[in-house]
Amino acid sequence: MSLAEDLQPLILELLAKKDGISGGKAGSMHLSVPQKNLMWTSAIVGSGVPIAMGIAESLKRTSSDNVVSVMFGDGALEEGCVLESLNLSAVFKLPVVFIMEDNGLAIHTSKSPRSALSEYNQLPEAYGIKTFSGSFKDPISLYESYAKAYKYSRENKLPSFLKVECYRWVEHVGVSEDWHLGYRHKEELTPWLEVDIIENPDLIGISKDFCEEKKSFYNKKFMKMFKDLSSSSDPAIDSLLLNVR
Ligand SMILES: Cc1ncc(C[n+]2csc(CCOP(=O)(O)OP(=O)(O)O)c2C)c(N)n1
Ligand SMILES: [Mg+2]
Repeated sequence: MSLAEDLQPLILELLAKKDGISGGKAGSMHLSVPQKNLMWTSAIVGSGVPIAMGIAESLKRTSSDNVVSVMFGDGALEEGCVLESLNLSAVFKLPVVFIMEDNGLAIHTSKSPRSALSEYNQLPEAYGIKTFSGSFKDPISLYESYAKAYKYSRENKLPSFLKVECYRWVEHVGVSEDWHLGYRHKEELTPWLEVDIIENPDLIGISKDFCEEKKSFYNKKFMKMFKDLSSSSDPAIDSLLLNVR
């Protein structure tokens, strides 16, 4: 949303409407803003990674200075296509930053029953890919780590890998808490609450009042947009095969 100048086509897309950014065919699962170079999102775990390789190869062939950044979760590191992409990016020397959000979970499964890696950065390192680390606990240093990875990939025309430590506050899909499921413990959240900049904006020199004011302004604005746009037209039946490739 921060990439879009006009939020209306994005919201229409979330509502699967005719005038959505992808004609209502992408919905929330494949939201993209191609005009701003946000090319692809998908709920198929890891599937954006090989697509990012294709985009990076195209940048290389056109001698572009641009770099592809591709984001995925730690669960995606167990997908074959992600391992193949890591290998290929190093062999083909592709300008790509792999950004892995490591919350230690794939839905409800913690790391040890599903991964033999003791440290995720070992994997890209085995392919000779330069690695960086950051954490949502320190957003400014996370930004700096990303900037370093991006600069490295841009200057050297090589892949880099950024591991980002984070935590899932609520259930895997949805907005509710899920502590009752018992796959993790509520105490794990405490250190993340302490460093949360929405709860404690003074950590980055912003007042709580300013934050509350913005939150309320945008809440009202989005609720109104969703309400107003929900009655706009659905895609016509004869557009079934448009915006699907
Ligand atoms: C190819 C594929 N396999 C399985 C699933 C079901 N699935 C959805 S999310 C997920 C876990 C992915 O782990 P991660 O990317 O770390 O996401 P997190 O659970 O941390 O949000 C799985 C297995 C899927 N969407 N796609
Ligand atoms: Mg995860």
